[in-house]
Amino acid sequence: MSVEERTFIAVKPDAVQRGLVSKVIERFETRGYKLVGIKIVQASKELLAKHYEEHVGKAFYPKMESFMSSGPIVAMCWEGKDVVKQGRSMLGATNPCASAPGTIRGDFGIDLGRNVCHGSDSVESAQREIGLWFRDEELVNWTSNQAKWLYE
Ligand code: IDP
Repeated sequence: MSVEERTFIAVKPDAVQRGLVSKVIERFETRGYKLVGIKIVQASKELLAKHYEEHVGKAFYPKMESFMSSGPIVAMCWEGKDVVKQGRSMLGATNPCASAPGTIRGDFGIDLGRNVCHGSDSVESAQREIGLWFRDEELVNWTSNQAKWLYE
């Protein structure tokens, strides 16, 4: 049982402005995942270019960079079994219009360029992204008393 798995989840500037931070946290918290890091960040262009290295140079990148640096982002690290894959499915499809109701993007978003949240797409990306957004000492190792009621 890999309960040590961690993912990077970010509440994007649109959702921070719209007061949706608690809604995103609530989904992960009530599912049973454990919050091990959280902070509000005004992302620099340098950080965004590293985070979105696969997209730098694409036609949509300048608009996305401007949007992602337009206001604060809430950066989070969540831990638990299969959290990377489960986190992606909780977020929904990249385009909110293609996201099922019940997913975060499907419930709270409409446009691709205002899609509410980010979630790592693989365990390797999660490790890379957590390292970009958090220093080691900003991540807290703690034992949840719920663990025995969540994991058999
Ligand atoms: P993901 O966020 O679901 O992992 P990616 O394909 O990695 O999706 O794209 C990163 C982000 O870039 C998306 O969340 C979306 O906000 C934005 N994006 C992706 N493709 C486009 C596009 O064609 N136009 C505008 N924004 C885009």
